Amino acid sequence: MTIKAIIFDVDGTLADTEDGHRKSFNKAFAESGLDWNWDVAMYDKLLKVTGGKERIKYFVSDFLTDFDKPADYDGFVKNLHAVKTLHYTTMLREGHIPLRPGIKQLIQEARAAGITLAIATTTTPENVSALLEVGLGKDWESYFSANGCGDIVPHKKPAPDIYFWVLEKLGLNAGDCIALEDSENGLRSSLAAGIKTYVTLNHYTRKQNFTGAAAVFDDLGDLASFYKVSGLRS
Ligand code: XBP
Ligand code: MG
Repeated sequence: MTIKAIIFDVDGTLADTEDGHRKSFNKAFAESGLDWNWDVAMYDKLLKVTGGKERIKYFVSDFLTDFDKPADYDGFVKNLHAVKTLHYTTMLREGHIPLRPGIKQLIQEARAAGITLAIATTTTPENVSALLEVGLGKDWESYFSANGCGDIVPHKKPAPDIYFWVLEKLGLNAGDCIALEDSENGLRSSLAAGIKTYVTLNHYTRKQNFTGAAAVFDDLGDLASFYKVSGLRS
């Protein structure tokens, strides 16, 4: 199989971002006068649900008993999430969250080899821009032929929608591509789209079920071994 494209997940894969998200949620809660505080253990549970707005609603429905929902609950969640995104993108632009080992080199070398690059993520578009402007430079968008993120699909990971959207945009078949993911939700999404998927672990996802992954790595610090296992280079 000749790999024509690599499709990258963002959070946990391009960068170890989830603690940055967690701290940004907590800043937004405090700023909004809410006594909610997501510690690592709680956030680990909440990561079962992808999408920040969906995650807030999951927290309210499954972990809070006495929260009196405002009349415009959707508007309340949307605004709270917008405040969180402001904190998170500020954190990114201040350079607090670097790309994971091997990622920048993989992107540059794959691009130089003429392999198409794409993004398939649940996170908000502003977060992708902030992360990659810092990680890859101002012209980061030119690296990617498709940038599938946030609410552009009705169902977020583990549904395959975002990967189908990217394949459609690339005009490629699933069998022409490989995906890089970090979580069980992400792997289920890419596998459901028929895409061979490699996983890099992080502290939130280490214990999850990666059945079906082509291979699992701690990270891509040893790119040579990833190239060999994936067939990107003989
Ligand atoms: C991870 C997610 C996102 C982030 C939070 O996305 O599920 O929801 O946790 O970002 P992926 P938002 O691994 O698919 O990149 O608050 O912007 O959703
Ligand atoms: Mg991820």
